[in-house]
Amino acid sequence: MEPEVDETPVEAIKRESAQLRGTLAEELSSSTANVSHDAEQLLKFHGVYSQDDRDVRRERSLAKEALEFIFMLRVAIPGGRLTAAQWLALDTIADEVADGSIRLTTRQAVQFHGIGKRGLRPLVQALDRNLMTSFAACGDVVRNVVACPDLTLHDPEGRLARMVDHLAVAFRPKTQAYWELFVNGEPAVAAPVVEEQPYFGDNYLPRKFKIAIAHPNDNCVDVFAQDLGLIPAVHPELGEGFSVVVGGGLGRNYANEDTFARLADPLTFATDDEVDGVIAAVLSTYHDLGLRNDRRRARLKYLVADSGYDAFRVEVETRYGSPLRPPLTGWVPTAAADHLGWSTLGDGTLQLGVRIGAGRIRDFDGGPQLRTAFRRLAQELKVHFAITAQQDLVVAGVPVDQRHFVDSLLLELGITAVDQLGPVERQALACVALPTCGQALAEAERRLPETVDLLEKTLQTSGVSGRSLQLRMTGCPNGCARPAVAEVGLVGRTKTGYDLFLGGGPRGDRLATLFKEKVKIDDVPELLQPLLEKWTSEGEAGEAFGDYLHRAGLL
Ligand code: SRM
Ligand code: SF4
Repeated sequence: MEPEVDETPVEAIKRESAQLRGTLAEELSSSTANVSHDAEQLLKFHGVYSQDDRDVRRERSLAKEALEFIFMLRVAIPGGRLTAAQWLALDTIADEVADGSIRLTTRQAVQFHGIGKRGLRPLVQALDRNLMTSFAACGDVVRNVVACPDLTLHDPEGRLARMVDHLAVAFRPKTQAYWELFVNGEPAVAAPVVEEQPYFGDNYLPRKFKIAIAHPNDNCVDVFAQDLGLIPAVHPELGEGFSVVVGGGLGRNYANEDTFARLADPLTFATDDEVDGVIAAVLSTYHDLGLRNDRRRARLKYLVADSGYDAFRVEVETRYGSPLRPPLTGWVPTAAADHLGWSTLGDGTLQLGVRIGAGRIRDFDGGPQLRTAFRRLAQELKVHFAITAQQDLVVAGVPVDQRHFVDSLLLELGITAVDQLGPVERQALACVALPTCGQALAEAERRLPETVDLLEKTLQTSGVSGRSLQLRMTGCPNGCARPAVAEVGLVGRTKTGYDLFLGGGPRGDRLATLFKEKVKIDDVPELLQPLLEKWTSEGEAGEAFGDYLHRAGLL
């Protein structure tokens, strides 16, 4: 089949892949360390990224040696919820086929890094045995469904927890390719055997599509950064349902000035029974009308922005088949909880949110023994877990009489108690960036600790006390740690230069403003100090830094 005029090469690869199979069966079994370019594109749909260790890329190239090929595998974990058995399986995988770490992501998923090609199938099989999957964790499909942990942990069998699990399954592609390629081990057959959803067709979506369910009082999931967000709401006549917002996304690209971060717009109110239909109508609109000739502008937000909100809404309505209700008015997020520390669950047991720096769980040499801690808790207390959208981990179901045991264990294993966390450290996020991310222009995760220290010192010298400051850092403008809605966002631009964004905020309802380009990390204190001093002397009680900067017209 000839590619359509102007479409990107990835479109033809998808369409001709026989439902995401392509040459993967042969390539996964071959003796080479890497896979072909086309296979790389298809692997993403199965949750796998082909990468190389960028720390040794230059020396390998200079020595004319092959790159250090490695793979990253992302496990899609709806709402971030895991049983103790699932956690223990992830812990085993980290040692057996990955680099010894479990990396929690900003979308409540888990990533394994540094996997050899031969490790991929055993890894997926271990996931499958424990009812987990990497399928559709990446690729041009509906990604991991994110949800505020309070919605699911307080009522694990309740309406909202069930909705998270339902959406994760309902909007996953139907192809059996993943099962054949990775789990069953049989060579994949060439012909599609199941009919895909019409909104996936044979070419799937133009790009990724992200769904999150927010708590009505807690925007910890950054619902306005999603392609489609659901906010539980009560309609005056229809009762419980969801406010649906569409068209958010935070990535930008330096090579294309016409790319931008965008917050989602209210679309409609949908009852529980109507949610699937509304999502399907949005997906169908996106599938048919989203750009397929430029992957940098192929996200839903550009379709909404380019066609205009009203025209987009009419299109969705037509596909939905009946009038969409007007969105409910009046919902504004009041805060975003970090879910750290102790609290009591609906069943009387306790939960403890533990801060994980940049989501990296490992036993650090001379530092916190995070993997050991969570392994022991899973083994000894049979707790369950929830990953937060802040890359942290909530240990749930702790019997009340075991609180002291848990506190002592974490202390013994060098894990900082929540009340000892600094005001920047507590909520700072960083993306993975170097050495694995192929798109990174600068460091993020590895420079987070020093950046946090620097900002905490700056808060002190500026006389700010008792207030927190939200820092988010990424190695490039794709924005994986959501710096575009942060109070302080550092976005990698050159090897050591970052664009400094200011003025977002914990509620996630306002985009940050570019304050200065190509700033060195060491220069950030000098830029921030005058603003922080003004904030502490002129800001109102309880006023967040980002809110103050806006009110005072400093951006
Ligand atoms: Fe992301 C691409 C990591 C959340 C926007 N993201 C990548 C890749 C796969 C790099 C690549 O394409 O080669 C990164 C893997 C690096 C590595 O070595 O592990 C990567 N993104 C991450 C994670 C792991 C960041 C983290 O440190 O936690 C997050 C995984 C989420 C998950 O579990 O599914 C992650 N990425 C996000 C978010 C935040 C969110 O969704 O809440 C965003 C901004 C929101 C958005 O989508 O607009 C985000 N990632 C991107 C983009 C820009 C997409 C765009 O169209 O604008 C890319 C680039 C791309 O897709 O080509 C990207
Ligand atoms: Fe990589 Fe850029 Fe995402 Fe960071 S923001 S993980 S550097 S793609």
